Amino acid sequence: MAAALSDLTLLASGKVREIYETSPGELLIVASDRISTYDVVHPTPISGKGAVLTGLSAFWFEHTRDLVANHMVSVTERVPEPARGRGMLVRRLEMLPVEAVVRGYITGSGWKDYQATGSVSGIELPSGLRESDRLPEPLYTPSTKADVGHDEAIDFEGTVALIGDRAMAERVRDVALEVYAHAAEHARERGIILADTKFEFGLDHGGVLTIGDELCTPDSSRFWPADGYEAGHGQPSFDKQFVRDWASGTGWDRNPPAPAIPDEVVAATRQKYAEAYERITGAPLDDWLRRTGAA
Ligand code: PZK
Repeated sequence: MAAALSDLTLLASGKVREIYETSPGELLIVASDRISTYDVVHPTPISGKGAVLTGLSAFWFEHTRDLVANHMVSVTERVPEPARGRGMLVRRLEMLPVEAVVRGYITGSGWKDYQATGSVSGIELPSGLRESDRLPEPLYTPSTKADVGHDEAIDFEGTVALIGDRAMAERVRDVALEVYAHAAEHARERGIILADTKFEFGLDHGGVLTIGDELCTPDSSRFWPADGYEAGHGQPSFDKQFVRDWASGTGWDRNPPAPAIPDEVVAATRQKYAEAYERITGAPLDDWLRRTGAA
C-alpha cells in the first residue's frame, strides 16, 4: 500500500472527496476536511469533518448490511497513514447511472417542483403542503448523474431506461426507500431529522446490487435539528448553519472564490460535525479516531 496518497492513481475528484485506485478491484475513498456552502468550497478546512463523514458512512454500512450489500472493505487495515480516519477501502463496482434520491420532507428542488406543478418526480402530492413539511410517505425522486452542473430529475420510468433492466430499477427504488426509512427512524430517535438523502448503487463482479459511495452523511443528505423543527419555512442545517449565517453576513455574493472562515466559526462547525457523529453512532468521535489510527 502506498505511504502517500500522491503515489496512488486519482480516479475521480469531487468538491470535497477524492477516489483513488489501489489494488485491482479496490478503490480508496478519502473524505477531505473541505466544506462548501452554496456549492462553493471555502479555503478553510474544518478539521475532523472528513473523519465524521467516513465514520458515519461506516456506521450506516454496518447497520444496513442485512438490507443491502455494500462496498465497504476496510477503514483500518491497508488504509494509508495520511488517510486514516477519513479513508475507506471499497470494492470496485460497475456503478449504475442514476442517483437514488429519497425525500421524507419537502424542501429544496422538491419544494420548487411542488410549488410549480403540484408534483415531484411525476408523483402527484396533496395540495396545501408547506415548505419543510413531512411528506405523507417518503418519495423516491431519482435523478441523472451530471458530469458537471446539477443532476436532472427523472421519474421512475427514466431510471428503467437508464439502467436497462426494469427489475433492477425496482430493486434500486425499493432498497433506497428501505435504507432511508431505517436511517431516518434511527436519526430521529437521536434528535436529527434526515430530511432527504442520495444513494449510489452499483453491481459487484457477480452482478449483485450493492450500495456504494457515502451513506446518509451530512454531505449526501440534509440533516436538520429536530429541536425547533417547524414547517412553513426553510430549516437550519445541523452542520453548516454557522458557516452559512456567517457567510451571509459578510455580503459574499455566493460566487467563487468563497471567503476564508474565521476561527470561532470553524470551531463551532467542527463541534456540530462531532455532535452529529456522536448522536447518530452513540459513541465519541475520539473512539472512531483511535479505532482508525487517526489519533
Ligand atoms: C465511484 N464515484 C463518485 C465518489 C469522488 C467521486 N465502489 C465504487 N466502484 C466504482 N466506482 C465508484 C465506486 C464508489 N463509491 C464513485 N466515482 C467512482 C465519487 C467519491 C469521490 F471524487
